[in-house]
Amino acid sequence: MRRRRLLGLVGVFVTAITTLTATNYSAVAAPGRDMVLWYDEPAPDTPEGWESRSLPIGNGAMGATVFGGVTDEHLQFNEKTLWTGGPGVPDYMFGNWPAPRPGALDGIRQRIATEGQIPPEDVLAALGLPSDTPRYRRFGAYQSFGDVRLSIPDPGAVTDYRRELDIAHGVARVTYEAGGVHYTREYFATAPDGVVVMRLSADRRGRIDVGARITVPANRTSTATAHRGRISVVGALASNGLRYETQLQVTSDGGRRVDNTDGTVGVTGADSVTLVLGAGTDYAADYPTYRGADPHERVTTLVTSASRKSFRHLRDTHVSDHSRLFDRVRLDLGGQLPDIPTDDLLAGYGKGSVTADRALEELFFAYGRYLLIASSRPGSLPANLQGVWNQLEAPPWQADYHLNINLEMNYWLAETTNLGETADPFFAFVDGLREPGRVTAKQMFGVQQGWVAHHATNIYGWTGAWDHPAYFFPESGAWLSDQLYDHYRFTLDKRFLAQRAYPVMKETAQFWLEFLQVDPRDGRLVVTPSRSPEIGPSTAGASMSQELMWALFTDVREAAGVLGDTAFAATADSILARLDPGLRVGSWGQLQEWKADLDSPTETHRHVSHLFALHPGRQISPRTTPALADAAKVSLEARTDEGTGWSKAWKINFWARLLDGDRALKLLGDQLTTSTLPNLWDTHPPFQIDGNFGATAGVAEMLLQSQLGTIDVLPALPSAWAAGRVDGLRARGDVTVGITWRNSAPTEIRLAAGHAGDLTVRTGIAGKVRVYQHGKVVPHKVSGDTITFRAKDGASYRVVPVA
Ligand code: FUC
Repeated sequence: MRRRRLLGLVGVFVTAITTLTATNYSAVAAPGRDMVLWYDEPAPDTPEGWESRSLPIGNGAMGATVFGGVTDEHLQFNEKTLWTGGPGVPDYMFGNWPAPRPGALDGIRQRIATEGQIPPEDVLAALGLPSDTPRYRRFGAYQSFGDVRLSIPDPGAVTDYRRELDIAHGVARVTYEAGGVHYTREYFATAPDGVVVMRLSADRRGRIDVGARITVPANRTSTATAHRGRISVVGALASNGLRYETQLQVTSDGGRRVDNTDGTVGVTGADSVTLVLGAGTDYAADYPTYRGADPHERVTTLVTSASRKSFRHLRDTHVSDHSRLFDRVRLDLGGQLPDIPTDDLLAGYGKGSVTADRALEELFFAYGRYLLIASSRPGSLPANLQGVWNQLEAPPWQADYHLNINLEMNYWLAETTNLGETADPFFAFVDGLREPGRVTAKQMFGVQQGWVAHHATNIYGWTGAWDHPAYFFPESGAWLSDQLYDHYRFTLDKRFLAQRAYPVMKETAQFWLEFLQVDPRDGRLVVTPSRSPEIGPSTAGASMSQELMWALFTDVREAAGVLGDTAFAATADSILARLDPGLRVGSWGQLQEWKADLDSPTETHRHVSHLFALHPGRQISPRTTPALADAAKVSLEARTDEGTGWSKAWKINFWARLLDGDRALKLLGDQLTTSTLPNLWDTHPPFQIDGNFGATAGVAEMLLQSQLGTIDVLPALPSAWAAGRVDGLRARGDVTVGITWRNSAPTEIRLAAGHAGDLTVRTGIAGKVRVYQHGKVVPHKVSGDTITFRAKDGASYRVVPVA
């Protein structure tokens, strides 16, 4: 391993010299090219090694991380539903109060009306729920399911060790040579078969010896057994009695397999060994019990049926399922991956090799998509703060669902990077918050119709607010609803709108119909109490609250129009006419964060929530509201380019929406150099996956925007990305977009229309263009810097400059 590492470093040096002079560039993308993270050593088997160096695989419901030790292989694994807290904890109340608090909300509102602003602590003292002792006893936390440990006899001196994650195929591998034998291990988590699969093999017969066991954390009962190569560990969490089961089937090709009484299985002298891992609990996403069938039958069926299939069959099915999603988008910025480990590639970013930098940017963009495919598939829960991965009993922020940026950010890339179906668990989860959220809306606010959730939630319908000042965020439902509606805007799927999105949106709007108050200062409708997430005082009409209301009622008005709910469209209209839209330019030229001009030019807080209107909102744009866009820029400059991982990722999106590609790329570079771990996981710190997802979304925003209804091509192209090609991005209006560009301008725009209708495109092409369908010219109209033409359902078009 040492030898390889030294060679790797020499490699960096040589590549740096050669690439400095390599200015030639070919914009033709090779499929799946260079989509591999690799390392020349195992991840240290420590919590720090897990976080920064283990390699993640996942099938949405299950996740695992590969350490790759030669004699001690370790797969830490998870299944999304294994959570402490919730029903089963005797005094669990979904975050609601144990007893009514008459007048609590009115008292707070009156104080805000007379004092203008009050400490957020006072709001939460009146409306929040006292914290648990021990912490999060009732709320609970996402749990590590356990660890698969493989003991392998020491093969002697090892050379050519390589541990890799092939993100194009969704397969991790460990390979090495020892004693003249070449060893290969492969690992993947397959969605079609619902299990994690591992195989150990060698290029000589009879060389695989392995002892397999599963260990689980101490916060649960557990019984481990081994029978006919099947290890089972069964028990229940001490916290809430949630039943869990995991099974590992060990199958050997040749050799001898032994079941041990301590619940382990040993194999000696095999040609290869395949291990199939399944896991589940008796959780069900059903309020109020959140319990379903015992997991035994389901886990047994999954592991048994997968074990009956050949390894090759399992792998081929998985690879085609994974590639079907992954291959939809390709980005080529002219990167060339030097033959160095990914940790060295990351460490060398920005230090000389332009083509290596471009290759890392391409890889990091694709990695966000890989992580979403691995951590969010239909039929399970949405990606949490760590996706589907977690090694601890007490993970950071419970590895929960934070609703004041983090869960939303997890899904920003889903539509734009053509992974719409991965958002299905997110939509189902939001839908599932309505039932508990109705109870909370009544109790806390006396609202009779509608639902509410606050700043964080768990998998057990927690919709109340803790008594911590950050936790009052009843606007979360409006933000979540906006993303449901955006799925409709991208797909034009009316069934989805009618059945999934609109019921959530409408019920959210109903809550706000009752909650909004007339501001005595100017007679406009405002949210009160209202706070900019995690910063400043509690007031009436903080900018983000109002922007979210504008988004909600604008979305509802549009959706009601599409679905023919004319009465509610009129209601939304009348609210919008009276609503304070939350957009003001303050004394130092900034976009105000509050209705009163309270902003400090030296405030550098990581949340920049008042810019919601710019991104992901559509209320501010340099194209439509240049003065407000300038003010947003002033605010953003004041906040600086610093921040946690997700904060930098959001700033990539902001600068992209401000049409400043160079600044967006600068932020992406900052994120890579200061907020990215060697395994390319985003770090807050600690590891938090939103930054990965947000950065990928940001790159998509740099290349294509459509929030204003126009397909805006290369709106924020950095000068360093002067030539390139992207395929498969999605624009609102059910359009799939490909772009080839050179000298910072498109040479071809490819548009595949899913629906018939007019397409308006800001091509970014100077001079005249021609639109073709199958080689035939399609007429178009020019208006300023956009063109419009009529697209047919299912037809593909090319827009090119007229030579
Ligand atoms: C929000 C953020 C923190 C962190 C946490 C999980 O509260 O302010 O930075 O991301 O969520």
